[in-house]
Amino acid sequence: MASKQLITPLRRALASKVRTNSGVCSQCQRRWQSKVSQRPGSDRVHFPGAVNSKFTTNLSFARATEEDAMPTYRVLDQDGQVVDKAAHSPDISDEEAVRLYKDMVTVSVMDVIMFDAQRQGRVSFYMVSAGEEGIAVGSASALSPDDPIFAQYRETGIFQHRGFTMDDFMAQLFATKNDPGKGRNMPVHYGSTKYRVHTISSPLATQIPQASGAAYAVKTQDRLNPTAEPRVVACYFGEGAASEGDFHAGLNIAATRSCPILFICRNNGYAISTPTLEQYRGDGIASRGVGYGIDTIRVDGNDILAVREATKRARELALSDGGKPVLIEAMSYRVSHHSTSDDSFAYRAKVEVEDWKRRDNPITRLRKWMEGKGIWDEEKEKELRSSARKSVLDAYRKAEKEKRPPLSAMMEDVYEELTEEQREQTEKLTRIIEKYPNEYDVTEFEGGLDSLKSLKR
Ligand SMILES: Cc1ncc(C[n+]2csc(CCOP(=O)(O)OP(=O)(O)O)c2C)c(N)n1
Repeated sequence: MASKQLITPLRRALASKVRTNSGVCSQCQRRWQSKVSQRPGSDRVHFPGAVNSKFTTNLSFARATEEDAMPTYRVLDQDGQVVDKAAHSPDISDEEAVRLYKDMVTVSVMDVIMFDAQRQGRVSFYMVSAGEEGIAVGSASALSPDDPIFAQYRETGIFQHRGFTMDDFMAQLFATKNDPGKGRNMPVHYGSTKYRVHTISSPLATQIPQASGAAYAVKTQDRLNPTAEPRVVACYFGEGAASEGDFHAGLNIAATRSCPILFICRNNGYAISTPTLEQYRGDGIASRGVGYGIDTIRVDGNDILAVREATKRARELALSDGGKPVLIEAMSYRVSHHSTSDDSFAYRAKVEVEDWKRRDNPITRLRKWMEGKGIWDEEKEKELRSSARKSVLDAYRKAEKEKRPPLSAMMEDVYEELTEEQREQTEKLTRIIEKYPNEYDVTEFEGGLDSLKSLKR
């Protein structure tokens, strides 16, 4: 039924492209005729592959200079003051502002605890989003809960904002039997069908063309269902990931197929040890959006209200004109080491990091604004931090005691039925575990060895 519904508009679209005797559809023929012929005396280029460009006799090359840098949109300054009071006051209720603040603080409290947990050997790996909480939480707050999301790995705030509980986080981090991914992924590679966030995958930028494809599907589905709220797809990535070929393929297909998608780039200055200076020579990632004909904005990532407003507007744009992509480049600084496997002081000065920590931060900036409005104070701050800490630690202790996913999960969900090779591997594994019980204690796995034996062979 679903595939039939999808095929019908495609047929209609194809049928509307009336074929001419030459085999070229009438729409394409009109485009060629209007662009390819150079009108005599014209002062503009009319080639099929160029836009409305003026001829010039000035021999000069376009150059990415400092003066040309795209401006950075902000609502609050570093002291939490509204920059342009005459223009507008931030479009957010007190309750919503407090909610965003709590989300950011909760993520940062969890980050500190889990980073240490890795150092103590309790989890195998961790990545924090220190300094970038505002980008994830602010943008997520401007999306509809039904908008599908494709994330990289430093956007924990999205999950927090969408409703992930501490138990959900810990199930994935400790790979317990409650992890929907059945412990198959590295820690922080969360995913949730319930909250419409596709599972994070390690190979950089693979999510970008996937997200463009999803946006095309969303557009087609929403057309078939005009009474439903239209959706956009949100796709997050770092500036380092934007050096991958997938970034270019993903943006171009979204632009040419008019897909309703928000590309949200976190430009935090580093891709592990590679600083942006060595990553690219252009004007950040924003200049590339313009190159692909995509509406683009650069925003101050330390200003959660600016991120939220820019995302809200971007979402409206993405749903206009039948759908289109929009690129947001959110500027920030990666305060943390890249991951628990990295020591960033091997390639950057400690003083640089300390300076950023002191100078600006999305959490302190929003806090100052809320204090200025009289909706936040020291007492509330203390209460929030202690309750966040308690909820992380409670869930952490619970998850540590949970069973791990059954051993059988290793073999399931790969093919519809076990293959010959999988059957052999299951038998071998069972034999080895039975032979060396002291070497392989499988009691911590749900169902122990029985789960392997129960696999249909
Ligand atoms: C295709 C691919 N190449 C290399 C890596 C190794 N790698 C993991 S994270 C990373 C840096 C990514 O930097 P960026 O996209 O800027 O995100 P950030 O970590 O700064 O948030 C690299 C090179 C990878 N995971 N996938």
